[in-house]
Amino acid sequence: MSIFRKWCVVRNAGANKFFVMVFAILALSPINWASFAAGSGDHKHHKATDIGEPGKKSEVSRKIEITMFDNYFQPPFLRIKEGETVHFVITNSGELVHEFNIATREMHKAHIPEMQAMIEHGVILVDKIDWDAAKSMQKKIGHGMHDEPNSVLLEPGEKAELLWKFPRNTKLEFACNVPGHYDAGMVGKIKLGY
Ligand SMILES: [Cu+2]
Repeated sequence: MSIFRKWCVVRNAGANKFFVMVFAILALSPINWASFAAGSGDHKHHKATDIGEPGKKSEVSRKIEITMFDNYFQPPFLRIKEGETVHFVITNSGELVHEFNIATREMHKAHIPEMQAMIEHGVILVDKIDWDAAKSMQKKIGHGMHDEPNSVLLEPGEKAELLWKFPRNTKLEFACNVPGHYDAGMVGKIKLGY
């Protein structure tokens, strides 16, 4: 069993929109969060980098709203203090499924083929996510649920929250790794400062 519990995703159907609340329930044991790369599979093939860790509500210093469009983020880049815990509220205002993922460029690159596999398994459709297909993909090949703490995957109109504690001195980007989207412009730099 995984050392950290699966995220609980609670969806409340609104008039036209879904509101997705994402909570990370963490184990108390010390965790090498660096072993979490951008994606769903195993990540033995690239070296561990400190990308930060899921944030605690009590340590949040500010809220940042991120809006995802086809194919760009608003705001286009972020300036964050080293060690700061940010409460992200992410909205998909595009017509396509999009991801918000905090990682290094290398991790994003490694995540794209995993997202491609999710398309091939019928998990990511153009404007929908088939979570039943995700479950069977998870059973079959060990990943598919896209339940990493550093990322959310949203259908058009969905909203999610993510608390993230940033590291020091790491080159990070926020990006969408649905194939084609990173190259189309769905990437922004995260400038870590004092
Ligand atoms: Cu995207």
